[in-house]
Amino acid sequence: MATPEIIGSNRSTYTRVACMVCEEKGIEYVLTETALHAAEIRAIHPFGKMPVLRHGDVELFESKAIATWLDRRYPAPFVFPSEPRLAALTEQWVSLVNTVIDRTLIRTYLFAYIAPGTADGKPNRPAIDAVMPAVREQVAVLDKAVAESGHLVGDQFTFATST
Ligand SMILES: N[C@@H](CCC(=O)N[C@@H](CS)C(=O)NCC(=O)O)C(=O)O
Repeated sequence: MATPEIIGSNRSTYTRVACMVCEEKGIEYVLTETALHAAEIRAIHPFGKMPVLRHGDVELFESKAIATWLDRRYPAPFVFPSEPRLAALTEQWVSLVNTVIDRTLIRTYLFAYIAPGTADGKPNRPAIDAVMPAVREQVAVLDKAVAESGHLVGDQFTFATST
């Protein structure tokens, strides 16, 4: 069987979730490190976002689509539950992270430190201060959700945990 090639970067959260699926399932894979918007990425993702996947004759973009392919293509353990309630809960948390929490915690809070856009290169304090209420609120939501079992969905590792 061809070896999956994940094209992206170890520094990219969305690349790492695709790698985590491979790690959890024991899939042998290759991570090809690229810069943001590299030609290898643009060749597959229409907007140049990482990660993308090459696997034999399959090419995919979007981390959840990549994870779904890998989960179905390879045997257990499965990171997308098949039981209806657990499957829906996995979708629920993945969707919330993709639409809300990633924007707050990564694109705004983290980037205010690692790519602050300030004249002196120091953290963007106004941006950090402005986002802190949302950071606290959203981290509290995640904390509450994992309090009982340590997982977002049931008592098992799922793709929701890796996002
Ligand atoms: N919805 C995409 C998001 C991917 C994404 O935003 N990746 C970031 C790196 S973590 C990126 O490529 N950013 C460059 C950009 O947005 O132009 C996915 O799930 O794969």
